[in-house]
Amino acid sequence: MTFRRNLTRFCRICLAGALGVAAIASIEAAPLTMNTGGAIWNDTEGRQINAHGGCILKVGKTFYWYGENQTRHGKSSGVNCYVSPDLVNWTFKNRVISQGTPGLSESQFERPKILYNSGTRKYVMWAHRENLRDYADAQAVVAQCDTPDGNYALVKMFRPFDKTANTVDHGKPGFMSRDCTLFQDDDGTAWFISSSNENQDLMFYKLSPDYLDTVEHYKVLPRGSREAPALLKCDGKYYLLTSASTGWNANYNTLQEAEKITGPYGPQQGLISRIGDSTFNSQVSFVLPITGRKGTVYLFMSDRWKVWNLPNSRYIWLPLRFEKGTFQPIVWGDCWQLDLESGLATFPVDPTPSPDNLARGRPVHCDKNNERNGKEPDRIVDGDKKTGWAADGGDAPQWIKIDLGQSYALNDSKITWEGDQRAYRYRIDVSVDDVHWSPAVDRTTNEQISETNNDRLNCNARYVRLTITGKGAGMWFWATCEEWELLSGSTNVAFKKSVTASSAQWGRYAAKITDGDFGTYWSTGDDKPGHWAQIDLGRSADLGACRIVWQNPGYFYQYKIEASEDRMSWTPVVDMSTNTKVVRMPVHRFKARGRYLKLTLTGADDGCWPSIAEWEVFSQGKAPAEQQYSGFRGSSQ
Ligand SMILES: [Ca+2]
Ligand SMILES: [Ca+2]
Repeated sequence: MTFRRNLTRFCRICLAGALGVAAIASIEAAPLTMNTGGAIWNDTEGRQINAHGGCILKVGKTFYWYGENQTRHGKSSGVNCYVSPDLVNWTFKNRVISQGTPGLSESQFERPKILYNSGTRKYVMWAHRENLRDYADAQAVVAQCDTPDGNYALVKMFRPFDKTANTVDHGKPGFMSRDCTLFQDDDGTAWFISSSNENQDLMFYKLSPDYLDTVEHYKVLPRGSREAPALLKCDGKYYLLTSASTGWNANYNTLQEAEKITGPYGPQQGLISRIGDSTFNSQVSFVLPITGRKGTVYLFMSDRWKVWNLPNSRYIWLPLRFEKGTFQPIVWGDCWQLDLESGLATFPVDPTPSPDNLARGRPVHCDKNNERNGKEPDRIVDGDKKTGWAADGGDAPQWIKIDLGQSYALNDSKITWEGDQRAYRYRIDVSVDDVHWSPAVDRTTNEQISETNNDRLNCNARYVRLTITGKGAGMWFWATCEEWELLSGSTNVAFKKSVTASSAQWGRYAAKITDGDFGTYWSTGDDKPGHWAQIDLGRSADLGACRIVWQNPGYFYQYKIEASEDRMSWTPVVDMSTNTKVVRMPVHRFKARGRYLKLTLTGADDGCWPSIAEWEVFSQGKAPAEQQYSGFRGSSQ
């Protein structure tokens, strides 16, 4: 029940942040909030969902989630099945295979995958099976059932091609078969994919028409040392997702593309943009395509293993975007919105610190090739009010647009025109995708003479377009705009201010939390409570808010913040010492006066060493929006 309450709160927070965005894309149905960022996830009975390394199968309008029933000692005792109408609320149905299944008493099960065979009308499961003593069987287990959530009956457990002469892998007949997945192609042909040769070679097996046996084998990634395979097809191409082979520890998962299912697969591309990162500390398990009326969202499902308490392992579910013929790097969001009916999703965008003028130095485009000498379009964002862009020839309408590189919460537009004796008529439109535009400002009947026009934007957008629509009073010549500023309204007063801390890992010093770079961080170096960091703002100020950017997304953190004028007496301003909510960039609003702010860590999520990428401090009324990184767009095949 706790989860449902939390979920409702998440919905409110996320939807409030996305309201302006939703209007842009004209969504008919309210999107669901996918709260899948590493938080503890309970089923509808209030029990933590135990379905790891799994997959989702859609039957009719119902989603079936199958996954390992993990135990504390790391030997999965069966496969649990949960059902959901919406991918958010899950009800436990059955342990569909277990040590109680006839023939499987001495078994542990990993990475179960299920397909429906329309020829035999059976649901067929393939999984990795090991005995309970060691990890040396390296077998596939095959089972089937008449219903998706019934008790599956054992068909066989074996190493593929164990009956074929001269097929020996590490001393036993057949190919070793560990991390695995199933894939069903458009023509109904099914494939079993698994790691063989002590995880060195990734094998693809074509299955018999009843999906119960392997009939062909292909060594697709020889000596690749890849695990956790997931395969999907998009625009006629095959995309193979895998992890490296590092046990329970997370690594940099990759995606490879091929024209044919058996390859050759192209070079490994990172699934997330930052090389060296560990896929948000998780390992890929499955990708579920969700096709609606307007597009397809690819649900990336990944496991964050908690090695000392495997049932407490978490699920990282994020939208994977297919765009311009390729999959884009996955970007973190604590939660995001999915509209099952349309097949559209919000895609988080990489957060960056918010400077005052977001437009400064950004790429600019305009509709006419009017590169007049000294009046080029980029003069509108060069930070110099003596240079400007001229709308050529005086024809109206004419537009110029700025690409901010990602969506931001925009507070204000500030336009500085050439000359102070004219009234300019214009409108401003905003977009998150450069396709769908929403009106933000309408001054198409403006008669007010002014050198500057300040307009309230109050929206989330990546693209902002200024259209000059006509001449107002005193406007006898074509419009020249000297500077166009787009303001987020947030100034971080802690930027580059000095920091002291209780401790630091080598190279991850306290000063990294005020350097304005989300890619650098201060690390406490262990998971013990009591670490602190203290910012000296240089002078006393009225403080209204702060934002913490945690380096590791998808964990909860517990801490307290205090303010002081003199570092002698401290006033508590934030108490998160009992927090269990996962928020990567929490914004705390408070009223305090002080020169020093101190953050003391009191606890953290299971298995997490707290590290802070950035700690921003704002004057009263100047804090950024909490959800700065949501942009709405759909992907289509
Ligand atoms: Ca300028
Ligand atoms: Ca930093």
